[in-house]
Amino acid sequence: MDINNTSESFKLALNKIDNLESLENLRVKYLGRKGLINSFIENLKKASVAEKKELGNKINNLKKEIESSIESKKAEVLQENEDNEAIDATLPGDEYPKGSLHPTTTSVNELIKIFQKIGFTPASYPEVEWEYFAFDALNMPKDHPARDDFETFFLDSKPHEKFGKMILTPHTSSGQIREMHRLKNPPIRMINIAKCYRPNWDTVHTPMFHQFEGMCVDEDISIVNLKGTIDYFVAEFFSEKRKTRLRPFHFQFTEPSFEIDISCGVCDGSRKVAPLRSGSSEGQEKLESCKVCKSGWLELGGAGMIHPNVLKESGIDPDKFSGWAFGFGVERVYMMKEGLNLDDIRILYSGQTEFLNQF
Ligand code: FA5
Repeated sequence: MDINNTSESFKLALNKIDNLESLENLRVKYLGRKGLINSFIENLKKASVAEKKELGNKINNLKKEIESSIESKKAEVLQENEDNEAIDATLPGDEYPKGSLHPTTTSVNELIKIFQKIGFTPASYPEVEWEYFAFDALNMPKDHPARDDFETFFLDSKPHEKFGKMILTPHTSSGQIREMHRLKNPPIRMINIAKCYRPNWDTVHTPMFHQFEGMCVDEDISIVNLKGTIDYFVAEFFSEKRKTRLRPFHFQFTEPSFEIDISCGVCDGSRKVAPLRSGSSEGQEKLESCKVCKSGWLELGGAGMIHPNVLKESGIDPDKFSGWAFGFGVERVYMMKEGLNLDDIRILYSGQTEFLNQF
């Protein structure tokens, strides 16, 4: 093509264009590597020195003109596409997936309400703690073997002069110390719900879990108050049907100490259940052992009367005041709700939306 006709022929072609695809083809034809402009530049080599300057300018101007026309046309085509996009206002809108509260969050909210009703103050003490609050002040001096029960994640940070190493909170009992320091004087009724960390991973343990710690300190507080509070909690959170029992145990920060058990919600504490599919007629079926509890009882968690050393360390006179505390796992008590049949705690944190969408 003659360079003098190029501008004219380009304009004619450009006028016919109404979509981006043909515009791109036109661009390649004129500006592409093997396009017309490059062929003119190639031919420039054959021109005389005198011709070169004039021809070079012509090619340059032509190139600029084509580039800018293509840009303008592109904007024009895009605008037209946008204007032509039909909007049907009667069509239903896009549906976005709806989230829901995680079962742990729902349980935490429920626990707070239950304990607030009987005058307990909600607290949430730190996820990162000093050794002093998690162990020393709880009557577990350095090198005491009782610390081993709270297998702990230590942080790689500079130890505190008085409070020792930094750790990921292994249990909410450190909240007892912090609350007694905060309030100084009884009566104290606290429900501390917080994240805890221990290096465990199996069907009933996760490395991150939640505990709720109840504590009551006042004059004349006894085990009777502890049992009454636990029975109230069980009736509210589970049902009136479920029974509780205290089983002697050892914790370094309570004396006496107990594990608290709740009757199994699957076999109702009887240890026997009807088989899922039975051929025999009603009333005559052979009962099977309950696979959830085996003994008729499930462990809620630890509890006991606060050790006098712990009260003293927090500035409370053990001759005048007494108190109890308990610490249960939020996920574990949630799994014990009737009808849930959750057999692996880890599903709660597996991120499986098929599971979570049920809540
Ligand atoms: C304690 O942590 C004591 N601080 C409880 C306590 C408080 C005793 C106040 C006396 C007075 P224990 O290690 O047993 O005790 O844990 C209590 C509960 O936390 C367990 O029963 C269980 O429900 C839950 N738990 C413990 N470790 C895990 C874990 N890795 N994953 C899920 N739940 C856990």
